[in-house]
Amino acid sequence: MTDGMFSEVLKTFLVKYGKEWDGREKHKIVGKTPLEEAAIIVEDYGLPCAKHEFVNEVYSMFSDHLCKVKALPGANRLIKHLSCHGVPMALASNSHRATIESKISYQHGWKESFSVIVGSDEVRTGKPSPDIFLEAAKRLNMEPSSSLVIEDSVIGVMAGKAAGMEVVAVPSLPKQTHRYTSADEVINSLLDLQPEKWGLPPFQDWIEGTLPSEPWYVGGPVVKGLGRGSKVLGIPTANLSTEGYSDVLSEHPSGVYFGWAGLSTRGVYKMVMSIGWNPYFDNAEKTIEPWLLHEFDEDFYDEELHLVIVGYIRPEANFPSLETLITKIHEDRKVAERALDLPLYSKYRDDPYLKITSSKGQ
Ligand code: ADP
Ligand code: RBF
Ligand code: MG
Repeated sequence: MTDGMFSEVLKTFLVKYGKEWDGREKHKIVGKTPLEEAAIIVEDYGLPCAKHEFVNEVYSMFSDHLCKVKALPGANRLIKHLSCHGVPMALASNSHRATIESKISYQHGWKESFSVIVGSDEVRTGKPSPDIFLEAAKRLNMEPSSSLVIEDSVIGVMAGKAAGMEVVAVPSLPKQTHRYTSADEVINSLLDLQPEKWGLPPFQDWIEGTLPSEPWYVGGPVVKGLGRGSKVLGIPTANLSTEGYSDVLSEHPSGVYFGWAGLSTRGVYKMVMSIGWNPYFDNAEKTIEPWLLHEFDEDFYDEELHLVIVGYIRPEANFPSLETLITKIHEDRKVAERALDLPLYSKYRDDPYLKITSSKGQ
């Protein structure tokens, strides 16, 4: 159980014991079985309860929240794709089977797509032991060596490799790639999975280098960034505050996106942007950096900027040099400029959200 909702429940639970949940504990429990989680937290916080009491209480609180757990970005797309192509799928988790079943019951179409579910209570030892994955392959009637594991936790990657399977890691916490070196590939989000690399049917929803999405919206006054865009890269980015957008941002992985930008007194422009930690600069803060594809003859700090984001281009990446980063951003610009002329994307130019009147914010 590695989602944000679980952290919320833990926080509430610990308050009862006069303790405060320290988000830094998160990496210790990612991928663990419920009893292992309990052992770590009971010990670290010196809680006056037994492990199984912790599990009972926390999981009964948690079950009320399962309906609110959102699928990871790209999960529905991937599951639909694989099940349409008749690829057999198993859900193998260190959670208990009952938790897995009730958790997926709220996700449309998932139950039908997974022909096998294996929880840690159904095998002798949980991940990092390979048991869960071996049992899943056995029930699917598949060879471990021709199975692909998709994992978010380091423990799960170890289990998959120990089972003799290929493993793609999608780390659930940012800036953790270095901990996943035993995976066959580490990707930033499920949007970046290339099934054909693993002998599976390729996605067919990319259009001219872009992945369309339902439009999503962010806006606010243009704030000062780190002063790098124009100075270091020759590419100005009109930064938006991420405050108030944590929900929207957690629904969308960091990466390079594009769409339309409305500036209160000026008009509507094509836009390409990055959201994330800018790996080349290794920023401590996540930033939203839209580059408006238009020459302005002045700055427009504090002006109201509204964005309609209509598609995805690529994950944020690190680059061997500043020039290669700049070249890539100019490539992104071309991809976005061309794509935004397609009817699929150009229609959003007229979205009312872009016509900003005097009112502030959304
Ligand atoms: P900062 O680090 O403060 O964001 P930048 O060097 O990235 O500084 O410059 C961004 C500023 O440049 C924007 O806030 C805006 O006022 C101005 N600007 C001028 N032209 C553009 C453009 N085409 N796209 C984005 N911002 C622009
Ligand atoms: N920064 C990175 O470190 N890696 C990237 O892959 C990356 N891609 C970008 C793509 C676009 C379209 C834009 C506008 C910026 C991108 N940047 C990237 C962000 C750039 O580092 C940032 O705008 C500057 O650091 C200015 O703060
Ligand atoms: Mg900027």
